Formats: sequence, C-alpha cells, structure tokens
Amino acid sequence: MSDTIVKPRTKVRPKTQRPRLHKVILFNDDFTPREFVVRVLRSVFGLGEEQAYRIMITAHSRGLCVVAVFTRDVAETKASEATQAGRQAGYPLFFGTEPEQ
Ligand code: TYC
Repeated sequence: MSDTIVKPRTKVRPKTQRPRLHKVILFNDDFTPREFVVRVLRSVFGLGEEQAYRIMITAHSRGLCVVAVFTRDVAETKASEATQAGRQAGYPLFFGTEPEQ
C-alpha cells in the first residue's frame, strides 16, 4: 500500500505592508525671500521652476503647502536639509513632515 501525500493547496502568502508615506510640508513665514524658497524647492526636491513657484506661492497665500510624499526617512531627511539651507542663509524657513492618512 502506498500512502498518498496530499500537498496543501493554500499558498502561504505573508501580508507585506507598504510603508506609510510621509508628506513634506512647507510653512510660510514673513522673512524668507520668495526666490530663495523657490531655489531650495528646486535644489532639495528636484522641482522645476514652475512647480517650485506654484508650491511657494501656495504656502505664501495659504500658510502651508504639501511639497511631496516620500517614505519616512526620505521625507525627514529632505525636510531637515531644506530647513537647514534656510537657517544657513539666516532665514526662518521651515519644512515639516506628517504621516499620510
Ligand atoms: N512670505 C514670504 C515673503 O513674502 C515668502 C515665502 C513663501 C516664505 C513661502 C516662506 O514657505 C514660504 N517674502
């Protein structure tokens, strides 16, 4: 008599969770020159002139603007690089981060 080996039909599929994305947020202030904000947006976030200008002017008129979303590490690194660029030049420019959803 040969025993029959029945293979389980169900595949073990571990649920992989996608990492939560984090927003980088640009805050308005009364001192940083507009052109400087645009320059930082372009150099740190790789934005084009028009996109950078649109984000700057949105933050200027509404108080803040979402710049982009990244994984947490990238968002925090870019936000502090951009904030540091302002501080280096003597401006109170501030970029924060916030988890999405
Ligand atoms: N409000 C600044 C000015 O009038 C310009 C500015 C825009 C600063 C956006 C910060 O996130 C900012 N010079």
